Amino acid sequence: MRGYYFITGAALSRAGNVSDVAAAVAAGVRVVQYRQKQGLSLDLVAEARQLRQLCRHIRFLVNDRVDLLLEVGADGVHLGQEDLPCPEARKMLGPEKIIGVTVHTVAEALAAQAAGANYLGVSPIFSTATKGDAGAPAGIALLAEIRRRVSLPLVAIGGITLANAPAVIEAGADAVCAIAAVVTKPDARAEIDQFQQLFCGNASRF
Ligand code: TZP
Ligand code: MG
Repeated sequence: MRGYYFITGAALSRAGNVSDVAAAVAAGVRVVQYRQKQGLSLDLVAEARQLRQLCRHIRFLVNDRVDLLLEVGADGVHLGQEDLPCPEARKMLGPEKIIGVTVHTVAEALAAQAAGANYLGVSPIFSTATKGDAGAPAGIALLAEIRRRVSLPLVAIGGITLANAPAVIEAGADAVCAIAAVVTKPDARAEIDQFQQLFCGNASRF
């Protein structure tokens, strides 16, 4: 899980989820998360199926929805602190599926690791308008502290740009996610390429 980690952002996207995910796959991204808070389950299943197909050779995760994961055969789920708890999700999904958990503190990081998460999303690193309830910025210092205390792969998210990403990687992030900095741009693929280049020469932790 080293590199740029793509999360869909339909509300901000110029080109739409399908086009953005195709761009991410073409850029060599290894993990895509389908995060879609609005819409009918029926429509989400149809779109997730399309994205699963685009992501057939890479990891395809869904945000929040274990039911959607099961329906489209996704590889895993990403859960927040207010979502289905990790142990419950693990019981439902078994040992093979990937479970990512968002954490905002060292205590949450240690708890998620003990609960069997496969990776952690550390969030929000910087302030962000993309997620209204993201909370106060954790900052790079907290990311570095979590890096010292847990061994799981860390995905940094929230307000990340090409300008600040190098410091985030330096602080110990295995992967970075940036939604607005990619999907609002005229050429999402070109932006992703630049994020990917920040990781050149580093071996994958997965
Ligand atoms: N979770 C924590 S912050 C965030 C999510 C989904 C939004 C990140 O978006 P951006 O545009 O990269 O700040
Ligand atoms: Mg959630």
